[in-house]
Amino acid sequence: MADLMVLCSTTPEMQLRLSGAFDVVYEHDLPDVPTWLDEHGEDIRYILTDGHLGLPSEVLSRVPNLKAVSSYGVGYDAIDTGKTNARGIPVSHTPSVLDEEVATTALLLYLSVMRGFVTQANHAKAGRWETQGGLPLTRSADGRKIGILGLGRIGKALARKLAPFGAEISYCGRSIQDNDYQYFTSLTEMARHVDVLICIAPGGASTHHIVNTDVMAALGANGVLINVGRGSVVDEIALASALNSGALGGAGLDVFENEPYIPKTLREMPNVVVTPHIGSATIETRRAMGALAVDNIVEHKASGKMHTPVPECIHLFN
Ligand code: A2R
Repeated sequence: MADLMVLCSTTPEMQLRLSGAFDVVYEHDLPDVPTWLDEHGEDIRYILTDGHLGLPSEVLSRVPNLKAVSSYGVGYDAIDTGKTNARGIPVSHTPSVLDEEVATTALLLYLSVMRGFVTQANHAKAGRWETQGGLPLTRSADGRKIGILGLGRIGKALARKLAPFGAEISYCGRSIQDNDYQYFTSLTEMARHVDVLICIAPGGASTHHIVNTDVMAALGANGVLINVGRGSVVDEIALASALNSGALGGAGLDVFENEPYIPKTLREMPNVVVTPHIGSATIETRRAMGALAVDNIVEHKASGKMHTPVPECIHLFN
């Protein structure tokens, strides 16, 4: 009788630990999950998923005795915590252990876009330097005004990594913080003030398309947009249009509205660098995330507690 259903991909290390604590059923071994759950859903006590797959309603509605959900990743906008809270089911995620990695991804995108690094590298690798000469000059990544949308755990790690580049940091969020960075309540005002806007905010209704045409126009023709948070934060159609018209100077994107789909226009523009949602994708960091995701459900089974519950469900432990 399986008591844990795993929806996401897992490493052999995770599988070994899971099989020591649970009777595990993996979604990829089932021909049809809803049909299987109609027969066995009452036995499932735990679900392991990730930030992309979330908790589909056709799963949640078929597991009446679910006790807890562990999500692999920091973003959990694909999980309806209103619904899980209503049933008293806590949800955990894997914050903190990926801060440095995602911040490094943001830094790489920033440097790549400013210095045209991918275009330059492709030019050299294709042998075009020899036949066509060099490409036009790029713009310096040093001493820039950089605005961070979402100065949270990852945003702060990024601000620290940008310090050696002489960046003047400002930030926008719902609340002012106790630090020396300049705070903006208005995202458009911050975009007007900075050279580069870097987004590391969560997805969900409150951030949906907050980076819109007005924000891009405020960044301006030399402005650069970087997004490593959630694709839904940026209006992708408005972004393609702003880049096409020259209203925005360039973009570096690791996240997209309908992953793994990336609009063709964004893939083909020379002033846009795209990566396939690799923010935390290193062996070391994914290992740490996997360990924490497993720790959370193992701990819940042992003690009823979780190491890193999402903020919305903390009251369930009081
Ligand atoms: O709004 P504040 O002051 O609570 O700042 C948070 C900000 N944030 C928002 N900013 C503007 N409008 C909103 N509706 C809004 N909601 C949240 O995003 C905070 O500074 C930041 C999130 O920081 P943390 O909760 O520490 O998240 P972490 O670990 O940095 O990850 C950020 C996101 C994840 O949610 C994934 O979507 C992605 O990066 O990997």
